[in-house]
Amino acid sequence: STISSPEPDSGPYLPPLDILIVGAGFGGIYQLHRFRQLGYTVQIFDSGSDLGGIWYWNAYPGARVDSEVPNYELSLPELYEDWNWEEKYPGREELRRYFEHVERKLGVKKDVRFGTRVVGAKWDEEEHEWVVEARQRTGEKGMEETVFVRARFVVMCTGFAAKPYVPEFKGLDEFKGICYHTSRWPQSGLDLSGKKVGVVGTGASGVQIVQELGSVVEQLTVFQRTPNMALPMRQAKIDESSEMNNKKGRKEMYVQRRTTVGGFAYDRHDRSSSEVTPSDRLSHLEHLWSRGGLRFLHQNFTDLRSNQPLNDEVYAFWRDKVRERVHVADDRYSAWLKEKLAPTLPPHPIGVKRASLEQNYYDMFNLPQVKLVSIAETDTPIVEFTSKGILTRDGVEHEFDAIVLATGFDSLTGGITQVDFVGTDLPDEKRTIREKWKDGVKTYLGMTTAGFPNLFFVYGPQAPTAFCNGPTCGELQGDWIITCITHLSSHNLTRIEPLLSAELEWRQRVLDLSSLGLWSKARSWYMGSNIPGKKIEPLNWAGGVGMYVEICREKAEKGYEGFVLS
Ligand code: N01
Repeated sequence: STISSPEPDSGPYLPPLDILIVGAGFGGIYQLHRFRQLGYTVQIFDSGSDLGGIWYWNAYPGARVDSEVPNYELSLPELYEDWNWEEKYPGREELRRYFEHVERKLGVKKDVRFGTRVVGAKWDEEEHEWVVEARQRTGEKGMEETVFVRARFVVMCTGFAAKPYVPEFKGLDEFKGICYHTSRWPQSGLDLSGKKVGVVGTGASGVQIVQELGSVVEQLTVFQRTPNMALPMRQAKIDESSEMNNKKGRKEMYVQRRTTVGGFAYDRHDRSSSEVTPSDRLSHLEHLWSRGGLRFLHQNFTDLRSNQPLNDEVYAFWRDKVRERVHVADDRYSAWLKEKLAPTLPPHPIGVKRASLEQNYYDMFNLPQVKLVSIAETDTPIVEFTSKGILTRDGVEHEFDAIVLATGFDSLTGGITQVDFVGTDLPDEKRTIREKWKDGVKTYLGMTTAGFPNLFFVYGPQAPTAFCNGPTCGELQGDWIITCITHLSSHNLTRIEPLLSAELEWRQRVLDLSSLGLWSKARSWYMGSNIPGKKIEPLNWAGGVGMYVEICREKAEKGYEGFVLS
């Protein structure tokens, strides 16, 4: 553990808190607001310089949300009553404006310590408090100082993608041009027009940046390992009179979104594929395709993710739609491109790895300046980075002015395990969450973990996270935590910790639910398999938001069953 031993006089101590929240995105802001209303002393620490969390960090060109509004917003009446969205799927700029609106309405910033990165925390068993250590940026460029704060409770609202992943490409540091990971893109932007650019990775970030850069750069080379089964977004401008900006029924919508499978105000299709004829199946797929969005997966037949033959049929539907979009003059390249972007046989089942929404991603490859390089193991993988660019196995050195690493995140767990939490009982080096979760994540209700009392996390592992609309989950888990802490306070209790047996049971439940689907058949951050050496296991609760909410409520109602309170 790298955490210093925080003796009371070992560094600047900030005033103690009832609750320290880490992260000023949707989840953190919601809890700060509610805890303040209840009279708690609460603050957010955030390493960025403004509100927004993921929408602060992801400053790359084209960053946009894949969830439709108004599903994708906080449910507080102060916020929605006089806010109108401009696009069905808002881009980063509009989302940043939303967070400015949040600030105007709630005045959150006065309780946020920006530029403050939480690096560790030690549990003080005598006081029932966390002693939290953070690095605070000073006025001087690149300089930080250490600060400590005592907090009775710590709530990690760091989201699922707080820790960027950069593969250990040989020679990465040799490259002389510009090189950024998508989530560390300069806040002031970068002008790449007229430049030669390489993009490594074709997840949601890669797809969006390709769409944005394809027509402005001199040359764009896209390095794809696995094709993204991207779906049509069908973006739309919306005005004030649009149904999406209609405030009537909004309250009911917020209630409803907590009862559905994915945290959206629409639910799954009610039929399995065997209940309909092949031609009705096809017309349902066409209908979903024309509506656009992730509904293509959410409202597909109920057995999409468990029935391989159906999945193959849906894949073939997707593949043929994508292939229709490819029109390049050179016949050989055209056939190759179609096969790489939308292979004859599925590389993995559709819908078990996060699909992206695209607007003109496939059309980009019809432009003469946009080229695809397949870095699949069977084609021409990256050998190394050089001072000029990227060398692939066929001996070609691709030269660039700039390289974008759209290579994803140590998702779901990374934001939590990168903090040196030192819990109870064991010697220091064995007591961190990182150490505890090395051979498998163990949480109770996807919000707490044994050995780490008074620590909560939202939008993390073993909760509906990746399968749930962000603001919905941030709020419903936030509410559970708020109710829990209020319960403790009102009973003069100061400590809560889950039982080992309860978390083992929860873990088993998460594994069992996931094993009903085809999730393990793709390499993806859903399973931790995108990070070399990370334990491959289901990291999300696949039982749906509605069921998750019910279970959490029931545990609370039974006097916090599975926890020890003192
Ligand atoms: O990351 P990813 P992301 N060599 O992990 C490739 C959300 N998000 O930042 O598929 C070569 O999805 C990797 O290849 P492969 C959204 O939930 C949302 O794009 O593993 N390539 C893959 O192509 C999303 O799912 C929005 O074979 C390597 C890519 O890098 C999540 O964030 C926008 C490699 C990583 O894709 C993460 O998306 C942006 C290697 N060693 C993000 N390692 C919206 O709402 C990795 N890759 C729209």
